[in-house]
Amino acid sequence: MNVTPYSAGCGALVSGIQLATLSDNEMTSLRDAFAEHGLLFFRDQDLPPVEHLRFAERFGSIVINKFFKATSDSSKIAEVRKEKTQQTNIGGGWHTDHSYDEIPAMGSILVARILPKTGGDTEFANLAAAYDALPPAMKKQIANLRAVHSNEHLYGENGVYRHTDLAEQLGGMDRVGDATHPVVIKHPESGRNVLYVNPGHTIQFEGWDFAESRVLLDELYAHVNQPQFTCSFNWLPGSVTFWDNRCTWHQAKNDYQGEARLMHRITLAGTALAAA
Ligand SMILES: O=C(O)CCC(=O)C(=O)O
Ligand SMILES: [Fe+2]
Repeated sequence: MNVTPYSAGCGALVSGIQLATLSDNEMTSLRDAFAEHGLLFFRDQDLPPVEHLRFAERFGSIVINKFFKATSDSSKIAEVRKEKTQQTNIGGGWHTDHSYDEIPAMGSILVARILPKTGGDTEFANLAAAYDALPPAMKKQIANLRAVHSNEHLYGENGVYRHTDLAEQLGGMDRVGDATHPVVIKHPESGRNVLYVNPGHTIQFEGWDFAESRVLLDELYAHVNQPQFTCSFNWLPGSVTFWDNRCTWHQAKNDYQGEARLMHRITLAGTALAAA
């Protein structure tokens, strides 16, 4: 198994293994690589839904997304689908999956099923590297803050997704909710400090109002969204991505209008997040 950096500060490409037939030793190496990089890319995988599930269950325990449709293969596999005629895509802005849960998801395993001829990349950001590079004064300012993460503005009755052509694919309007987490967490596996706020779900700092929260959040987001912390993955048939939701952001590019794209996602359960 070979693990090579994907870009200077974001992700690693894992080659020389098949996720469907990992030996126990390979599984251990994969866990180590996942803890170190938080974002793994794989090419040329033969991972039909039953093997996608088997790999996910070997790695951890599965949580079901409250809003996405499941595949016909399994209630544990979510469809990330965009039809030819649809304008809006799922996950089109920077976010971290399930940060609105009390116990946020540990990771997500995304498998390409139908791809557009070109475009449809997924972009990622490394929030451990971004934290390390913050100016000391900013680290001090955010050290003891907590932030509120919600999904109501997206999936609630008046949420932005409900007014798009994605709405018919989404359920769970009544399952919206929020949670608060430390702004700087200690990553449960790597022990690294990580900036844990994201543009999709973080709505404010606890005890601050929206407007003052907005100013600081935007400053943090501009810092993260720089080339040295981000990368873009171009999907090919057989590509798989496995990201750690505690230390990454991602967003799906919507640059293939008129073509369909379908991905299968399995989400893995995490643990409560502790402050750094
Ligand atoms: O379709 C993608 O590339 C990613 C969509 C997304 O945000 C997700 O699957 O969590
Ligand atoms: Fe996502």
